[in-house]
Amino acid sequence: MGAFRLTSPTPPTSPSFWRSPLRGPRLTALLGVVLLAGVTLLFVTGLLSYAAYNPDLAGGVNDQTPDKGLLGFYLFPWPTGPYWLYRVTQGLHVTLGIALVPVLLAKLWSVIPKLFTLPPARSPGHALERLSLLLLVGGALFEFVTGILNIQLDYVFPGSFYRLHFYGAWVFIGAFVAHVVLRMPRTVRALRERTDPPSDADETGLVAPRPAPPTVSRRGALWLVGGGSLLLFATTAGQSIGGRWRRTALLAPHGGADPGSGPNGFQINKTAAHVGIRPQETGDDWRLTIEVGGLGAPPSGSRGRVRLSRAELLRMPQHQAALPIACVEGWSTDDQLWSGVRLRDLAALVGLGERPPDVLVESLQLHGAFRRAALRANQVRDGRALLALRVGGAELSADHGYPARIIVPGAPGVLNTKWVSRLTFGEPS
Ligand SMILES: Nc1nc2c(c(=O)[nH]1)N[C@H]1C(S)=C(S)[C@@H](COP(=O)(O)O)O[C@H]1N2
Ligand SMILES: [Mo]
Repeated sequence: MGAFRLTSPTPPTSPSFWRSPLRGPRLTALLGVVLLAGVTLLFVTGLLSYAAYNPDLAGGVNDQTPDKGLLGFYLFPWPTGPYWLYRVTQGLHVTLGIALVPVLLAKLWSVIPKLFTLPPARSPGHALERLSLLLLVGGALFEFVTGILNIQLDYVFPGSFYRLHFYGAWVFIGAFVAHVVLRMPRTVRALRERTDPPSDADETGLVAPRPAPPTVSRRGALWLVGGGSLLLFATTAGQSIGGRWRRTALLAPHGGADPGSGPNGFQINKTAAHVGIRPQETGDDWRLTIEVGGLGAPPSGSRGRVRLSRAELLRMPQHQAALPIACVEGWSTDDQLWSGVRLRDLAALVGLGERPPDVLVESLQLHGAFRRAALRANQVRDGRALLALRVGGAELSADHGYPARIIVPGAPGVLNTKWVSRLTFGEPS
């Protein structure tokens, strides 16, 4: 009978359990500074992404966080120019989020001995600090995981992703700011000193007291992390940059390579079949209804309600606009040449030609969060904002929204409603 003799194993709560000679205040500080810059940019582009949804429009149809209270303090009307605005802000948000994953993991690895230190709290102050670290680490993992799941798994949590990611961001950023303030002096010191202190002089508790022989230099480890980030960046960015770079987007489930050929050969988010659009609804019997909504009576001169067939829409003045579709998932199409009727011309049909107001756009789709969307007056008034009937010189395909879809410059893809059936213009301002 064989016998194991355990020579009283070192528990992870003991500092000598952690033996990597790479750990030390310098490594942690370097990774921390990269994350400070990266997370700041992620937070800002995330806030912009939320503003781009028009969550504050009357009725709140676009907003899944109506109870946000003060957290919406910064909201502003999302502009329509430059026309690639959301493509850039959201492309940055997603690409950066993915590229920072190795840095985040390395940072967590660099401080892991601290997670196990005993006693868990030496004083009420220390307890509070550790609680904030829990929110920091938990918040970071939560934001990265929900964000990446939303991109890769096509809405595993329909509707609620946006809510989780939004509130999670505020919890995380609160803990992040506290952490940055508390650790800044230590970080600056570690970056100034060329070498780490010996473990007995190390006040951070990161330096291994009984280091194992090194298997890779610290510089080598940093190259590994940086290389991993670069690789992720290089295999993601193409989905928003587009053109010939699209082929490099190996990690992109939607924005990557060849989406088919012809004028309608560009990325499709949800197909008509997927959302339950039946061909008989989009045939000759289809009508667009245009109404004036709101509680008050229609303004004088208003015709109140108009119904148009597709042939009638095609007889109205047709306008063209070269615009991309940029999705919250980070991918974007290249600029497509859309043609159709200006939204402001449609507003004029119900007597709102002078200063058209906000509009609620509804589609034939019966279920799902994206079946309708509200556009702001500035979007309706932009001459490039169309009810598109054609793309690239061809009829819209069923999956790109036939018989008619919205296209708005600078806006998130989710506002470009497909299979439109009704426009309800709000009260004139
Ligand atoms: N009715 C309807 N319109 C919709 C959607 C939808 O699910 N239903 N998805 C939106 C989203 S999230 C995006 S990114 C774009 C994608 O348009 P495309 O499939 O033509 O590229 O359509 C938008 N319009
Ligand atoms: Mo989207």
